[in-house]
Amino acid sequence: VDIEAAKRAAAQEAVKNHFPDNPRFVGIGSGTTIVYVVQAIKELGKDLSRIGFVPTGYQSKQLVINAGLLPIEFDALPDGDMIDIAFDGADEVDEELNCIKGGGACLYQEKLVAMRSREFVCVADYRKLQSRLLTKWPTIPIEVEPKAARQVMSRLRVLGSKSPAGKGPFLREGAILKAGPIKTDQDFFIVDAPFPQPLLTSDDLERGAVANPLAGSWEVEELAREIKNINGVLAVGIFCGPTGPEAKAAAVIGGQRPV
Ligand code: DER
Repeated sequence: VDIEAAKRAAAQEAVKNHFPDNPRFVGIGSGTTIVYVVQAIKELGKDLSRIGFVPTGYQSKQLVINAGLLPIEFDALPDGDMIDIAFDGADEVDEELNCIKGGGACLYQEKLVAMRSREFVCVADYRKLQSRLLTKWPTIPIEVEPKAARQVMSRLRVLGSKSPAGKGPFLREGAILKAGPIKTDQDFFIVDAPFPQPLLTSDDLERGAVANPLAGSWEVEELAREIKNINGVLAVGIFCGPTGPEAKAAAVIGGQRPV
């Protein structure tokens, strides 16, 4: 099945259905799907010259500049002004539109932009939509200050972070592209934290399900809060859905399976 075609379809659907008439600021996320979002914005045939496009890292900024759009850094936004809409990808999305993000290690600036936006549109092809988070995507990306990384990983193990095989959490390594850990656009590390069970939603709890953190079974918002409170953590790759603290409205546009 052509995954690129599904990403393109999701991006075109998201832009067609959500791009505002006269936005002042538009957030542009990171990853590969967002490339199709920028293409779809360009194909709208609108005058884009008066819109500030807020990037979520170096890759996103290059994408905006190479598309001939006007980048405006997040810290250059006028105080109090909101971003009209932000488009971004995700690694996995559940039925409540909670997202795992950070596969591209850009989660910190992505969350800054998402939480400053009136509308957050998550553009995700059919592979990403699962009933619960940590179904197919196995880990939660966490941006961590390097000196604290080992202490953060110890604390994550106490919170039950381990893969079904008992491994983890892991410091994200550069592998063939770089010896040693990768550094984010903030010069921090990424820790990927596996948990042995999919994350429960708040709806699950309302329906009587019981989280059991000691067994590594967490409710999504509670785990996000718990990880964010660990000393040395800058950002957690859990973006909660419309009922949660971050995204005001996240509309997941599932890509069509090409026939
Ligand atoms: O790192 C991120 O959160 C990105 O948005 C990423 O997860 C989406 O990447 P993709 O569009 O290449 O799947």
